Amino acid sequence: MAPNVYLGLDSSTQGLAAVLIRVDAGRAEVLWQHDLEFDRACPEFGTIHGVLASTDRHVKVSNPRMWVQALDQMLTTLGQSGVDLSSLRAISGSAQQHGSVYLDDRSELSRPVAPIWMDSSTSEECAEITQALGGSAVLAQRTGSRAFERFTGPQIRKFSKLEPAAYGNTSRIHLVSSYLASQLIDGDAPLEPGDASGMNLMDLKTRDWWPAAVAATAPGLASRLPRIVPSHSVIGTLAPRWQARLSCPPARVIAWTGDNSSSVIGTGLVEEGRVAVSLGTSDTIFSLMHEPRVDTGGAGYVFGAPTGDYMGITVFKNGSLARERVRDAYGLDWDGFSVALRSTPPGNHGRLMFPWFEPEITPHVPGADVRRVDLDPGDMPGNVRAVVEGQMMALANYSQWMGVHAQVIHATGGAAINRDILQVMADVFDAEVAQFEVGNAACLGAALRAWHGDALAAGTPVSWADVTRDLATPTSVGRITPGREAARVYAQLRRRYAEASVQFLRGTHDDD
Ligand code: ADP
Ligand code: XUL
Repeated sequence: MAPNVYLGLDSSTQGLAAVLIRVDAGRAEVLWQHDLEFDRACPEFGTIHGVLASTDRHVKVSNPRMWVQALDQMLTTLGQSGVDLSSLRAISGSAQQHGSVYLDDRSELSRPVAPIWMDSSTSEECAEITQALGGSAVLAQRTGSRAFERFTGPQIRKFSKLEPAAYGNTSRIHLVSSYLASQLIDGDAPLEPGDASGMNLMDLKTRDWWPAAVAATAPGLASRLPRIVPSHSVIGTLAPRWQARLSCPPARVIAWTGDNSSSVIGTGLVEEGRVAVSLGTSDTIFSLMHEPRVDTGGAGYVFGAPTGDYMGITVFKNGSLARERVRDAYGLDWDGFSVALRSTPPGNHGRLMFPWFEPEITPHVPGADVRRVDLDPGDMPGNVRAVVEGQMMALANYSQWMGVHAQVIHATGGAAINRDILQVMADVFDAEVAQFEVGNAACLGAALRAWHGDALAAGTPVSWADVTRDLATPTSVGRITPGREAARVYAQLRRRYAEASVQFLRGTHDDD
C-alpha cells in the first residue's frame, strides 16, 4: 500500500502550528512541521500573546479573522514548502477550548471579537445558570463541570444579556475548533464531544445538548448551536480552493477537537493510569477515564476524549505567561532562567510563591494577586525557583482527585522543552517525566486523529495503540528521573503549600 500523508493543525492562544506525518505500512514519521505566532505573523490585529488589549483585566477576547488569516498563511506556506501532498488523505485539527465565534445567516461575524478561555468576566452568569439548574453538583454531574467563567455557556449568556440585538442577529455559535474546521470545508462544521464538553451545555452521558442547560443559558440558543457528532467523524472534504493551494486531492476533514483532548492522543494517553502535563499558555494535567468520575471538590472536571472515553483535567491560567513574567522581571532569557533554577536547592529554603499574576482558575482567585512567603521580590534565583515549584506543587495537589499515581508523566507544551523545569516536575511528583519528539502534542494528536478517522472511514480501522505507537509513546531518550532526597523535601513542602494557599484564599495569611 502506498504511504499516506496526514495533516494536523493546532490553533492555540498564541499561535498556529502544523505537523504533517507520513504513514507507511502502519509506521508513522514526521514529514514537515511549522509554527507561526499570531502577534508576529498577523501584526495588523494588534494582539499581545494572541489576545486583544482590554481595560478590564477579566475580559479576554481575540479576533476570529486573525485565526482565519493565520490558517490561510499556514496553508500557503505548506503549499510552497515543496512537500509532495499528492497522497494527503485527511486533515484534522485542535484549538484552544471554550472560545466562541458568533456568525450571522451569511456566515459573517455578528460579533467582531471572540471571548477566549482566559476570560473571567462571567461570574454573574455562572451563578444564574447554576441556580437555574439546581446547583453546582447537578451541573457537574450532568455536564462534567461546575460553571466556569471561561466556559462557553456563561459566555453566551453574557453576550445575549449585554448585546441582545447582536445576539438576535446570530444564527450560529461555533467553538474555535468548529469555526476553523468550517473554513477547511467551506461549510458549517459540527462539534464533537471533546470540545463540546467545555461549554456547560452538553450532557456528558448522551454526548448531546442537555436541553435544560440550553434553555437556562440564553433564549433561542438550541437553533444556534452546531450538531455534535462522534470525534472520529468525517465532516466533509477539503474545499477546492485549498486543494488548489496545496496541489492535493479532496482530502477528508475529520472533526476538530479541543487542544487538551487532542493532546490525549498526542501524548499517548490511550489507556487508563497514564498522566500528561501540558506546559503551554495554560498549564494542564489530565488523564484518560473509561467512566466519568467528577471532582466533588470542584478543582477538576471531565471532558469527552477522542477515543470515545472521558478525560479528567485540572487547568491553571498562570502557566507559561507567569513563568515569562518572572523571567522578564529579572531580564533573563530561558538559559538564564535555567541557571537560576540549577543554582537553588529543591525546597528553595522554604521560600514560596503563589503565582497569581492573572485571576486564577485553580484555585479560584478572582483578582490578580501574587503572594510570596519568606521570599524577597529582589531575590532573583529564589523567585525563579519559587514560581516553578509553586506551579508544580499546585499541579500535584489539585490533581489528586483523579486518583492516578503514574510512574511516568508525559510532558508536552512549549515549556516541556526545558529540562530544568521538568526536573522540578519529576521531583515534586516523585515520578519520571518523559519528553516527546514532537513537542506540540495537540498538533500531533490532530495528525494522528486524521489518520485514525481516515482509516475508519476507509473500512480499514487502526487501533489507538497502533496510531500512537511511533510518535506518541515515551522512549528512553528524553526521560528525567526524580531525585530521592528532593522528592522527600517536596512531600513535606506540598502540605505546607496547600495550607498557605487555603489561608491566602480565606484572607488569614499575610504576605511577607
Ligand atoms: P499554547 O498553549 O499557545 O499552544 P505553547 O505550548 O506553544 O503554547 O507554549 C508557549 C510557551 O512556551 C511560551 O509562552 C513560552 O513561555 C514557553 N517556552 C518556550 N520555550 C521555553 C523554554 N525554553 N523554557 C520555558 N518555557 C518555554
Ligand atoms: C482548558 C483550558 C485551556 C485552553 C488552552 O479547559 O481552558 O487549557 O484549552 O488553550
